[in-house]
Parts: sequence; structure tokens; C-alpha cells
Amino acid sequence: MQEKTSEAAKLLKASRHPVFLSGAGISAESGIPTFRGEDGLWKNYRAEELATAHAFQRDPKLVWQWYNWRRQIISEKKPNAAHYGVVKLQKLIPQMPIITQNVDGFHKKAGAKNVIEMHGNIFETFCFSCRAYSDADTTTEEVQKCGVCKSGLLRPGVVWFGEALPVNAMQQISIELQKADLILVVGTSGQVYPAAGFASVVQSKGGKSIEINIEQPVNVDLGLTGKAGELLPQIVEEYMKL
Ligand code: BJW
Repeated sequence: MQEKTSEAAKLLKASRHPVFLSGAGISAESGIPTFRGEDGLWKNYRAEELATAHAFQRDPKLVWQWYNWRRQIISEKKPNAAHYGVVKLQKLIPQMPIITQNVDGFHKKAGAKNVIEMHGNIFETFCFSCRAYSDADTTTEEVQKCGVCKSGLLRPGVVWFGEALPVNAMQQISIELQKADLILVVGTSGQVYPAAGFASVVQSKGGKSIEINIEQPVNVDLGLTGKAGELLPQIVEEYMKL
């Protein structure tokens, strides 16, 4: 594996504009369940059944309780060696943006800069009707009404299936992908679009792709099979030797 971490470091060193993309796997070693892993189920529901506007309309309390369960887990956990590895890498490569599908806020908590939370943040809430952002009591089981329009229900500040991604985030991502000559993808199953298509965008312009995953990566220039919390710090070490 040392050969591969060294190769990854060399590719990063040679890149003028690398971008970093993370998914749930980067927070797995913090103890946060991934979506499609064995521990991703809640009361026998899969993410696809709960992370939709339709599910919230049908049973807002159920969806709210799922988010409470997840907020509770996240608030008891901390960023891990992978998140801190990214921070160190970004100190060496300050132009590298961190695009994350994760809503746990761990990249920012670890100290990363230029973080684009493309699926939002689980601790934020906005109105399902008027879309105004306001704080909710995220510890109670009861879904709360919006204080602005007084009628809509407050929902988690995340992007559900079938919903458009935040315009600002997509604009920033589009600018970064246009400049990118390398993408480092960590801990995502690559099943959810648009993030699942970012590596192809970079590759289609002749850019390189590196992927870290506990499952063997496919369709990438360099795949590293293993835990993000072990491999990212090793890549940083190798980079510092160059
Ligand atoms: C480790 C590890 C360790 C473990 N180290 N690795 C094109 C084709 C087909 C469908 C579509 C398409 N474009 C859009 C769609 C529809 C849809 C979609 O993609 N569906 C697919 C299921 C087919 N996409 C959307 O609806 C998106 N919206 C959209 O495109 O809008 C268009 C539009 C425009 C204008 C108007 C209206 C609409 C929105 C997608 C939103 C996704 N939301 C969720 C929930 C967020 C909120 C929440 O957290 O509750 O985002 S779903 C869920 O999946 C979550 C995640 O961010 C996302 C990705 O999951 P991720 O991160 O990859 O996790 P896992 O569990 O799948 O994988 C973990 C990986 O880690 C595994 O590979 C492990 O092996 C690995 N791992 N431990 C390294 N230690």
C-alpha cells in the first residue's frame, strides 16, 4: 500500500487544481453509520424511504425522529484521523476545495477551509412551506411550526432525493470542476447524483481520479482499498517527503 499512497501523493503534488470529494465513509471511523452499510438502517427503514419530501409530507414526525436519532449520534462523536488528514493536506494544497455530501459538519469542525456542504447540514432547519431558515429545538420529538410564515413545518436543512441542490453550492462546484485536473474521492458509494458524476467530469477533461474506499474502487486512475482514517494520513506523510 505504501507504493499507492506514494503514487497518490505524487499525483496530488503534480496537480495544479485538485478537488476533494467525500461521502459517508469518511465519517464511518467516527462511529457515524453510512447510508448503505449494514448499520445504515433505522427501524427497518432505508435512507431512500425517509430522505424525501414525500416521506416528510406523509409522516413528518417519523422523518423528524430519524433526523433526531442521527443528530444525537453525530453530536456524541468527533471528526477522525481522515478529517484531520484532509485539513493537513489542505494546508499543503490551499487551493483544494472540500466538497462533501455529508451533513455532519465534521470537515468544518476539524478545521477544513473552503468546504462545500452540497447536501446541507443536519443541524440547520428551514420551513417546508416558505423555506425560511430558523432554529428549531432539535431535541424534541415534536415537529415544530415555522416562526416566519406561522403555518409550515420546520424540516432538516438537508437535500432530499428529487430536490435540487443549493444553487450557491452547485455554482461553486461547477467552477471548481471546470478548473480541476484531479479529483480525490473518499468514502462514497457513488450511487447518488450529481456527486456520482463528478469524477467522470474531471476524467473527461483528461484529469486524474484517485479513490479511497474499503471496497475496491473501480473506474479510477488510482484506487486505494482501505480505511480513510489510515490512508489519508499516509498520503499526507508521503506528500511531505516530496
Ligand atoms: C469507507 C469507510 C472507511 C465505509 N473508509 N471508505 C442521474 C441518474 C440517475 C438518477 C439521478 C440522476 N441525477 C439525479 C438523480 C436522482 C437522485 C439520485 O441520484 N438517485 C440515485 C439513487 C439513482 N438524485 C437526486 O435526487 C439529487 N437531486 C437532483 O439531482 O436534483 C435534480 C433537480 C434539479 C432541479 C429541480 C429538482 C431536482 C439529490 C440527492 C440528495 C441525496 N440526499 C441524501 C440524503 C441527505 C440528507 C441526509 O443526510 O439525510 O444524501 S441520500 C444519501 O446518499 C445522502 C448521501 O450524501 C448520499 C450519498 O451516500 P454516500 O455518502 O455515498 O454513502 P453510502 O453509504 O452510499 O456509501 C459509503 C461508502 O463509504 C461505501 O462505498 C463504503 O464502502 C465506504 N466506506 N467505511 C473509506 N472507513
